[in-house]
Parts: sequence; structure tokens; C-alpha cells
Amino acid sequence: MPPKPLPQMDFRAYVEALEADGDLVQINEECDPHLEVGAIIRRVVENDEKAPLFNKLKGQDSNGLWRILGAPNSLRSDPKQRFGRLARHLGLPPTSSMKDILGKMTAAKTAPPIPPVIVETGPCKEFRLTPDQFDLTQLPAPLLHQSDGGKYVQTYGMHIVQSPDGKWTNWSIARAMVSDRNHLVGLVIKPQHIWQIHQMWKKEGRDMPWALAFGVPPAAIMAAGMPLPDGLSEAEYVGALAGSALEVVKCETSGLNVPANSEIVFEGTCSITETGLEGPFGEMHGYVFRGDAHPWPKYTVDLITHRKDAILPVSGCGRLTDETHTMIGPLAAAEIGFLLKSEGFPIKEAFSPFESQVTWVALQVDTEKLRELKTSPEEFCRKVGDVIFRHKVGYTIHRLLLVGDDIDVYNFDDVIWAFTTRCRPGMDEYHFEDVPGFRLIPYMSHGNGPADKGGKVVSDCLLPVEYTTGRDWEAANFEGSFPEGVKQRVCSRWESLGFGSL
Ligand SMILES: Cc1cc2nc3c(=O)[nH]c(=O)nc-3n(C[C@H](O)[C@H](O)[C@H](O)COP(=O)(O)O)c2cc1C
Ligand SMILES: [Mn+2]
Repeated sequence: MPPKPLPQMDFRAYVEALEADGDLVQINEECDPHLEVGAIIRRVVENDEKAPLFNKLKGQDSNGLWRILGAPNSLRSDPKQRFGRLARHLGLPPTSSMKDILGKMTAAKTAPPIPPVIVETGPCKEFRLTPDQFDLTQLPAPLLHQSDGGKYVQTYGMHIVQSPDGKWTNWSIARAMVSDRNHLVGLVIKPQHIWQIHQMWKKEGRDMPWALAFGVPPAAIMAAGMPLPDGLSEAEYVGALAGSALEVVKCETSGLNVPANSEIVFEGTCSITETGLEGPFGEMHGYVFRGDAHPWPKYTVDLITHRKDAILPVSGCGRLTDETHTMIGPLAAAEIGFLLKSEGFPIKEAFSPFESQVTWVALQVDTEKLRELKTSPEEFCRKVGDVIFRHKVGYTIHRLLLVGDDIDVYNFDDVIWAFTTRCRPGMDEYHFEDVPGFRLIPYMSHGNGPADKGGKVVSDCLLPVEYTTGRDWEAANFEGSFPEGVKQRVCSRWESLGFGSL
């Protein structure tokens, strides 16, 4: 018997790992992809419930195309395993912290890349449907929110595109909805890599060969949601991340390769001329603007291949906490921290608080090194903002908060305490109006200024002494305001004094 695949390398094994962790609810009663599935996923993610596996969907075909896994990378309710699904995506223990998880993603950037190996065939080739054999409008693609402009079949699959010279193969997540029986429309936003490569094909005057793989190796989907450098082929990075080469198989209609054990693969092209109306969609910031549709490129699906009883992973995004928060913010923060460190900035940790709807990144400054720089708040904040807000890694982030060594950026209580007490409104905020803005944020697309420019700020939550002589205060809390001996005595007497254990 071949060895059992690892959960981080095989989506089906990942689903089994969730089951073994007691983190899966198998739903065998028929559910309706028209809003009912979306409502269940929403209730799940708003309550950190177990991931729902919808085994029977209205509209499923006789080969089981398809089932749905909701909340594939949302949070667990057990505080000790809060990030258990993210950890399982990477083969880490389910008790891993966010710092452990982002540390693993970052470490793989400097490990030697491991290119994928091409195999003859794989599970994704089990069934094959030509355009006369499928109709995307009939398959159980979910309508996730009542005012969505279409059925969002693509919320957690991986787009695979390649530069015309074949040197760069990009894997990324971007949403797409069903347009008609064999077309999708989806976001191809500047400065994303799918947009960059689409521009290259436009110059060539040819439609862009494209594949969309659903239920890919979990380590791969993590990479597909991370703003890794331009020109980097995510497949090689994923090899380094997983410690072994991924297996890929050739597409039948193009020269692209897809993960061999993908649950479902759409093959086709992305048009360089034709667009269709896309949206609105209940988005990551928690809103759907009724009737707000925009033209985006059309994808033609020329072939579907899939496994038996294939599982489509679905992110029912909106208000906290779903994959657009657990992944987009933290993975961007990891890249922001990495970039700043590699440019010599004294930054120790970076994280995007969920409470900011992942529009902020808090940066923990090594203030001892900061003092060695003999810089000023203005000079330092401007430099940080110039590096990050003018780079793709900072595209989705509108506020950077610089905090001192006493602040744990993974703890929002710490971050909001520093922000509200150390950053003087006006004077300690450095605005950037000439940088690319993230149009999905409501105050951008439906606000007072241009949708895709400016609206960014560096909030300096360092007090001036942290730049010069160092911290001259103590926190007025149990930890910071009492000698060790007093604290120990209080703790040892706590229960005998009549309090409950802490
Ligand atoms: C669940 C989920 C949905 C996402 N949807 C989109 C999207 O619709 N459009 C987009 O541009 N990025 C989206 N992203 C973010 C991108 O995947 C992320 O910015 C990534 O870095 C893009 O890949 P690239 O760096 O290769 O361009 C999504 C991420 C996740 C985790
Ligand atoms: Mn990329």
C-alpha cells in the first residue's frame, strides 16, 4: 500500500484530519446551495463552529459533483486550538500559535525551493467533462449572500497562470462567479500577480491559458493567499514549505500543470478582451452593496476534471471570522514584516488584528535598535510607510501601527491600548494620499475620495522617549506595577483569600 498522504499535501487527507480532530460536521441531509449552504457556513464562522461538510447538495450530479466543505480555514472555538485549521494546513500541531504558523510560512522563503514533479496521472483525472457534458448554472455553485450578483463557485480554489515566456507560474486565490453555462467572471485586480500576468498576455495579443484547481494541497492554498514576491513560482515555495516536491499533472487543453490530487479542475482561458459583470459579493470587510456590479475578465471553461465525490471548499466570507481574515491579513503581515527586516528596519513582529477587519498591521519595533538609528519619529514613520504602502505586500493594509517591545502584536488588547494612549491624533499620524489604495474597503469604494488611491496612515504608537532614551514608565497593571515578591505572595494566597483559581 502507498503511504497515507499527509493532510498538508492532500485536501482529502486534510478533511479526514479535521474529522479525527473532532472539527468536522458531516451533513448528510440534502442542503440547498441557494442560500441555505451560505447561511450555515455564516453561522459556523460567526461562532467558530466545526467545519461543515455538505455531502448531499441539491443539484449534485451522479458522480457526486460536488460536495462542499465550508469554513475550510476558519477558527476553532477551543482557545488552545484557535488556529488548529491553519496549523493542519501546514502540518503543524493544532495547538500552534499564529506566530508559529507565520514563522513557518516565512522560514520557507529562505529555504531552497523544491520544484514540483510531473506525474502521468492523478486523482483529479478520474472524471472528465467536456462543455457539452456540464452546465455551470446547474451544478451546485452556492449563492452565498442574498444580494450577491451570482453564484460564487470560486472562493477557495487556486488560479494557475503562467507568463508567456513560461518562466513564472503563479498560484493565487481570487474570487469568481458563474457567468453562464461555461463561463466565469472574476476579479483580476492591479497589482495582483494574476493581473500582472494577464497584462503580459494582453501585450502578446492572446487569451491567457488558465486553470482553476479546487481542493488543492492545503500548504499550496496557504501560499496562494500570501503576497509572495513577483516572479516567484508558488509551487517551488510550497515544496520548500512542505519539505518535499508537490505532484502535478498536465492539463489536457494547455501546457499548465495542476496538483495531481486536486478535487476539481477547471481548464480554459481568461479573455484579454471580453468582460462580464461581476458582483456584488458579501466581501471580507463585511458588506455587500446592493447592485454594485463591475466589468471584469471572462473565463471560459473548456474542460472539467474531478475526483469521485469531489469536495469544493467554500469560504462564506463577510464579518469575522473566515478565511479572508485568518489568511489575507496575517499572510500579508508576515510579508510586510519580512520586507521591513530585509531592508534593515528594526522590526521584530508583524500581525494584522482581526478586530481591524484586517485593515491594520501592527509592527513591533525593537526600540533598542531604533535608538541606535538616531532617527526622528517623522523620518522613521515616513520611511516605513514609503516602503510598505508603495509595495504590493502593503496593498490591502491601510493603517500601520508602530508599537514598542512591551506590546504583543498578536494580542489586540495590547495593540489597542498602545494606539489609544500613545498615538496622539493628528501629530503622531503620517498620512499617505499618493499611494495605491485597496478599493474593497467601504470607505474607499463608497467613501469620499478616490476608490483606489490614498487613505493610508502610519500611526506612531511609540512615545518620543522610545526613540531617544528608552521607556520611562511602568504599566499600571498587576504584571508591571508590583515587585516579584508581592506578586508571588498574592498568587500563592489567592484561593485561600476566597478567590477562584486563575
Ligand atoms: C479566501 C480568500 C479570498 C481571496 N479573494 C481575493 C480576491 O477576490 N481578489 C484578490 O485580488 N485577492 C483575493 N485574495 C487575496 C489574494 O489571494 C492574495 O492577495 C495573494 O497574495 C494573491 O496572490 P499573488 O500574490 O500571487 O498575486 C483572497 C485570499 C483569500 C485567502
Ligand atoms: Mn504570486
